[in-house]
Amino acid sequence: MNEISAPRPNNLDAFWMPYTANRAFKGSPRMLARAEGMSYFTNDNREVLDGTAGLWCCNAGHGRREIVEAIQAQAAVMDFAPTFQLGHPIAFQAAAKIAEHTPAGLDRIFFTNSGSESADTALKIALAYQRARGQAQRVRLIGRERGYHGVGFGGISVGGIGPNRKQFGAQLPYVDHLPHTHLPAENAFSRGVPAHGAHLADALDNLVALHGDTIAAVIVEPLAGSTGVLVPPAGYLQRLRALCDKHGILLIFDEVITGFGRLGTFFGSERVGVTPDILTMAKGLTNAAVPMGAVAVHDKVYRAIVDEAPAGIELFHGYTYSGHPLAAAAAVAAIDLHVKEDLPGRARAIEGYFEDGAHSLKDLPNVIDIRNYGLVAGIELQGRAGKPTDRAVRIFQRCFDTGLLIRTTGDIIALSPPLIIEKHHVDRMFGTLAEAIRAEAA
Ligand code: PXG
Repeated sequence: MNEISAPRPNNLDAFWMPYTANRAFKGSPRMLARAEGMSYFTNDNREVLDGTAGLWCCNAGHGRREIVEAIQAQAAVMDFAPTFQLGHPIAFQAAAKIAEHTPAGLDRIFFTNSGSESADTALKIALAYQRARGQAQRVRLIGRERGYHGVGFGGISVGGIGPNRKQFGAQLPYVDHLPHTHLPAENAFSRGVPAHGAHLADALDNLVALHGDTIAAVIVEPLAGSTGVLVPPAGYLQRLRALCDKHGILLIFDEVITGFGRLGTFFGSERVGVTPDILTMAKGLTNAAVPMGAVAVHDKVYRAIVDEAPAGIELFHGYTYSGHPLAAAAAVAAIDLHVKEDLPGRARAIEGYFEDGAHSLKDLPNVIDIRNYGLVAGIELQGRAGKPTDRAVRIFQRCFDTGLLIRTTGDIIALSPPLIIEKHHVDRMFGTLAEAIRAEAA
């Protein structure tokens, strides 16, 4: 047996960790052993309050018995069954349950296994739709600077985060980007939706002037999460919706983060008051207990593709695990929990307290902006001169050592706790974070 596969407990070599500084991590690992409710526990049984719902995904909190039991029961009944030319009940049940909560009209559900696959699926469906309705020249896809749509080739192409693209050379052709909506001079320290920036949507008019009728779809996150929490300016998404309609372009909302109660409504579309044509989801769909993503598609899009197709397969797309029984069982149980416990309502109820907690950090050293919406907060720090990310990375480590999990991206801290959070957790979260920010003041 070679060294790398030897079953010794401290062998960290084989796992090439995603989005991780592998060399630094393996020199000084942070290991989580179990999770319950609002907390993780390390392998030496230290509690770490989960300020990030895992990776924006365990919205109902950890270890929810209803979800665990649903997965166990389904595993015992049927582990796997194909959904290519065959069906099984729980996948149909999960789709119908999702459709009960998607915006009106978006009631056709295509299953994937992740947010990345959802983004690429949504882009492919948009292209197929334009072709089906006789607009085959519409091959162009528009994303937005600072957008994140996962790591597939479609997702990184329409995505707008430089480091996610620069290692990989060629990407999809026929892609362009809207400007991002970060306007710190006008909007710094806004509570909730910032007042300025609706006009940035008008850049779509410029792209149409450049590209004519070759644009198939625009994809944006209603609230940009990964890039460091950019809340949509008042009126911006409405304007984007109107311009898409004017120009015959589909609007895709990537709700991988904003779905499942994060903004205080089942989907973020409801909170922002704008309905897209296609909506992607993942993460909170199963409370992250089993990987699953989905794309909710407007009936008009589904019909154009399906009804217009010759007899046979209508869409040449799908994954072995689309509608996987264990994931579908987890999704049904997770959605039932959202309804039974009104998790979106809970998020909404504590949003004000959470917002006050976030903005209580305003006068701490190096804090240059605080942004929040729903149960999401971004705290932007002045980076250390010549050492970008260093301050945030050290604050992350300090928080972890003192019992709080946060996310950082660049020098921005992002918080997105489980929706079951209570006031005392909020106090603990911002108290621990404040200490860490102070400790890294120099
Ligand atoms: N779209 C959006 C809007 C996302 O936030 C994806 C797609 C991709 O999902 P998958 O399941 O393929 O990872 C995401 C994922 C962070 C962070 O720290 C955010 C994500 C993933 C990991 C870390 O902000 N978002």
